[in-house]
Amino acid sequence: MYTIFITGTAGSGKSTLASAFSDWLRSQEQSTLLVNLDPAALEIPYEADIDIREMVDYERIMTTRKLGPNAALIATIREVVRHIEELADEVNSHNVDFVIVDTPGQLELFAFRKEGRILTKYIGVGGKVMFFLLDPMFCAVTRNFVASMFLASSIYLTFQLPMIQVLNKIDAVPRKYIDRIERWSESIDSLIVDIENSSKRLLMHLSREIAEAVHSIVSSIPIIPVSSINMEGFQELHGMLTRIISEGEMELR
Ligand SMILES: Nc1nc2c(ncn2[C@@H]2O[C@H](COP(=O)(O)OP(=O)(O)O)[C@@H](O)[C@H]2O)c(=O)[nH]1
Ligand SMILES: [Mg+2]
Repeated sequence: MYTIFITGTAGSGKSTLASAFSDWLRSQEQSTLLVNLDPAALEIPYEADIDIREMVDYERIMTTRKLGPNAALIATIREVVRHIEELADEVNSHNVDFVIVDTPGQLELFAFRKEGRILTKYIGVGGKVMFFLLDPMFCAVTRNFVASMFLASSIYLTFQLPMIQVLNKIDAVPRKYIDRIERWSESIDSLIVDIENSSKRLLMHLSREIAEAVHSIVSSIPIIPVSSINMEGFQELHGMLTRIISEGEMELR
């Protein structure tokens, strides 16, 4: 049993990927368990096998405790973590090939609070991999690419799990965006040339310094372009996943 945690900024396509990749894996004779960890999701594009909305009631926490939407989200995820053993037992008792965990819409709720680390620690037995979603519309601009690298590296350092950057929604952007993002992630020199040509002076200095600081971390994390709409790239994503998992197992030996 392997567990995939899908992270990314709000709207990057986590829930859609969870659904589509699970369908794809099932079409390849792999069994999956879909877990929704987003307490505030109104609609999700799949039928969750385990759904934390059945454990906690975000709306109720908001009204009974008189909290705003963000404070209520934090309170809700804390409540989930209070029942972590129950949740983990429920997930871990299933014997499936892949557990796919869809994380809260707001990245910071999961990535920058201790609750996220507790959840990734307890949920799943066996190999764990984190997917970090990149939106190519956003990342094709130099300073956004730098911001995204910064985010990816901080998530990598926070969770310390093997990670794949999934460049999602490739059906929705011109191919040259994808090529550009791949070129930047492979070569810091090419990124710096483009930063210098495109940014205002102050921004350029900042972007360059951040890029230089994080590029070596992020360039070691594979990037796989995919589309959750037409499933392009899923074969490659699965290939990378199995490679990372088997490398992890080699290390344990
Ligand atoms: N064209 C296209 N749209 C996508 C893709 N993946 C997600 N979307 C759209 O992006 C929006 C946000 O997706 P969602 O999965 O809800 O994002 P989440 O907040 O990260 O869970 C939705 O309108 C999706 O239909 C994709 O691969 N291609
Ligand atoms: Mg979602």
